[in-house]
Amino acid sequence: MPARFELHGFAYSGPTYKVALALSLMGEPFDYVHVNMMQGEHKQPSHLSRQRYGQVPLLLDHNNGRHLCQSAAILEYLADMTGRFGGADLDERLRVREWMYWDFDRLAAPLYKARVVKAGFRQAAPEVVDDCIQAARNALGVLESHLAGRAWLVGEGVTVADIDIYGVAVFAGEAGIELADYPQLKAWTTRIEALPGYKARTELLPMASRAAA
Ligand SMILES: N[C@@H](CCC(=O)N[C@@H](CS)C(=O)NCC(=O)O)C(=O)O
Repeated sequence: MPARFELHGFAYSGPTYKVALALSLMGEPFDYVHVNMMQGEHKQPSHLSRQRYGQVPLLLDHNNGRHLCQSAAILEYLADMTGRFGGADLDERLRVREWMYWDFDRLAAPLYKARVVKAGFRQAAPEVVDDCIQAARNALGVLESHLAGRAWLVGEGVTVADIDIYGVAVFAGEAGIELADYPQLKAWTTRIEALPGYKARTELLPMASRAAA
């Protein structure tokens, strides 16, 4: 029997990992569909009919036929559906949302770009990569200050803001940034990695489709 959730993604994709990690931490099994981005499957009509941006991830909820795009929006949806990691009250939910908007503006865009160039998936002039690394460092500095004296980004418990931003910060090394330079941030990643259901990207995202266990 198919799982409730079906995640379409690409093994190397940070945004796909955010969603897979959220599902895993929420204890929600999911069927995984490998989208072969090397062959342009994300631009084919069958994908575009459910993912208007021509990107991964795409999440299907078979309980109600919804298909969802944009990892941050998907995380909020999953928090609503499972009642987990959404924040304790409206004020926390608002803070969670702020962090996730900030993430894609200030952290994810430059850090992911430096990472894909260093991995050889894309090309960019060295000065462009340097600019990305500097912008990502600035954003990591914001997180480092915020995490001083607190365990989680919002409130007293883990939220989808932590999951969202972990799904970027964990790739700092691949972008050429040493996370050990940010001790508060490093300690926070260790806390996330100790949560029940935590799994690394390589465990959650194979290079082939996989049914839920
Ligand atoms: N803001 C989007 C970004 C998704 C994204 O950039 N996905 C990449 C793979 S990691 C992609 O599909 N790139 C192909 C493209 O944009 O054409 C999210 O968080 O879901």
